[in-house]
Amino acid sequence: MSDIRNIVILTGAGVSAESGLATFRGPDGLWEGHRVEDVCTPEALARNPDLVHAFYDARRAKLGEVQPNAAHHALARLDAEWPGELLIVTQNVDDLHERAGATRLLHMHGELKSALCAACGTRRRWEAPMGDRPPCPACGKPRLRPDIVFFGEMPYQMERIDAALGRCDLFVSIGTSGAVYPAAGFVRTARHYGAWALEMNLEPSAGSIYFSESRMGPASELVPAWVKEVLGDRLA
Ligand code: BV8
Repeated sequence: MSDIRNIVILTGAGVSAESGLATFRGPDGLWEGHRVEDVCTPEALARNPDLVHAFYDARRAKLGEVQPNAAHHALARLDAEWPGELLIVTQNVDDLHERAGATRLLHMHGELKSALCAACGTRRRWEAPMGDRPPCPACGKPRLRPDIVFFGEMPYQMERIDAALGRCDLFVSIGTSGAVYPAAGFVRTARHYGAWALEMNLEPSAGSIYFSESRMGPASELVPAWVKEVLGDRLA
């Protein structure tokens, strides 16, 4: 690991699974009892806003019941101690990475604790439900929506992500099925620019063949061990 300077880490729902948050592609393929197209598209929000708000209100409320796990804490430690560039790009909309202390962090699919006004475009930190159509703090219109990237919408900060992928020597993917793009394509971009690519997941992802190395197992075990390895603290 001595020639590693810049690291990009992609996380998915698997990093929060051991904290008690549901992943997207469980055995029944449903997402907390819903089909993705019924709760995570702009059309769904227009067609059935009550269902979409109820889905996201329930997930936002759940955040108060869960804690970061050892994987989140290990990544926060790496973030604090790594001397080179480091960027955690999370597909997750929970706040567990930041609650563990991560700061060099980017939510490419948005955040449950952020509200976006569909009328005026204002974003605000938000903890309350939206199902009762609260007024936008900026324009007063009852047009708040979850600040979440739905299918068919452009993920956030893609230029920043692409720049980091072009500079990274190590790309690490943790707890994601590699089913959703553009996140699922990041490993190929990183490899194209010469990075080593490590995958840590409970089972092989759809993009396993693109990784230099795959470690299978629970994130709460694999990630702390890997962070110790990359920080070189074999004794700690
Ligand atoms: C876009 C919202 C374009 C937040 C999400 C055909 C081909 C290619 C692409 C497409 C296509 N048709 C449509 C597309 C585009 C589409 C897409 O990729 N569709 C897929 C289904 C084919 N993508 C989009 O629409 C994206 N936008 O392309 O925009 C564009 C261009 C110009 C202008 C405008 C637009 C937007 C995608 C974002 C959608 N929003 N979430 C929320 O509600 O949460 S996606 C959602 O699923 C998550 O955010 C996450 O990104 C994604 C994947 O989930 P994972 O995190 O991987 O979770 P999953 O359950 O799948 O897997 C968990 C893994 O963890 C498993 O492998 C499991 O084994 C492992 N695990 C479990 N427990 C543990 C564990 N690992 C370790 N330890 C454990 N304990």
